[in-house]
Amino acid sequence: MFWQTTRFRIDLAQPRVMGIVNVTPDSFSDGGRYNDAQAALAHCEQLVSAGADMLDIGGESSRPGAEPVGTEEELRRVLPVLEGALKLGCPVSVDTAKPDVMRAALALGVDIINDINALRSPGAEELVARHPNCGVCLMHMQGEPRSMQSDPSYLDVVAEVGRFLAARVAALRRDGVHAERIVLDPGIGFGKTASQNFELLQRQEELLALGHPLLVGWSRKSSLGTLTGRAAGDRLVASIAAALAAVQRGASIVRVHDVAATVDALKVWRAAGLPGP
Ligand code: HH2
Repeated sequence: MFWQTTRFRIDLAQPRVMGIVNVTPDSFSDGGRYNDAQAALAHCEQLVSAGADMLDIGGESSRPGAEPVGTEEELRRVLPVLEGALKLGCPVSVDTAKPDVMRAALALGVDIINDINALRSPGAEELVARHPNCGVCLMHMQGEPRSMQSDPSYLDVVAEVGRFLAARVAALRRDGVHAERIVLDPGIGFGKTASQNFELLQRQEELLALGHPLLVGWSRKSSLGTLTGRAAGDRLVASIAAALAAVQRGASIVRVHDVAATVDALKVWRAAGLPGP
């Protein structure tokens, strides 16, 4: 399978690593570390040299309870970083739910729109559909970041996530978006308990049946803390294990903070000849 993006048609025959760059003061595990453009860009360069296949740059934390950021402020945070990252020779994704930020990022030439809101904000879907070939990641979320963890509830989490993603794909396809541009994400930690997140991992093949590559973001997430009793800064081993388990169950792209360690782990996984995406 391939992921068609603005400048690159990404071959997903082997699992790919998406490096996270949070240009925020308040992200749950690295808030404030790459908060100015220079530090964020240096981090981009470091992730690429560590083996990241693509970069995901975001200017608004979506951690549970996070306060929304205004459009102007989000643009101020991400645009200079996107501009620099676009010169690094790898696909660049913008992590945003705001159509105005998407529009500005696409005007710069960004490759992928990664939207935790699955292009449901007014105007977002049309904007992406009008673009000839940017890639898009559609993620499932129940509720909104401010309140999503207060009482997540499902009859069958995997079936409901699958139905939601299928409906979002159908809407984009009706708008004329080519299937190869669309990647899906179950949205680990977005309105889900730890056991619901692990059920999504156990039954990941049901989401693969939707016929699109899967991107998953387990890196440092609180479900790993629930399982291991470890704080966000101490979840590297658990994050690697989750990434490998997700790849083993067919995920094509893992969204991670710790690129070098994940790349090493995937090298071993590949050398073992295990089946993947
Ligand atoms: N998780 C986060 C943010 N964006 N996008 C996708 N597609 N999938 C995810 O699982 C996902 C995402 C949250 O992680 P992080 O960016 O590290 O934290 P914060 O939102 O606090 O900046």
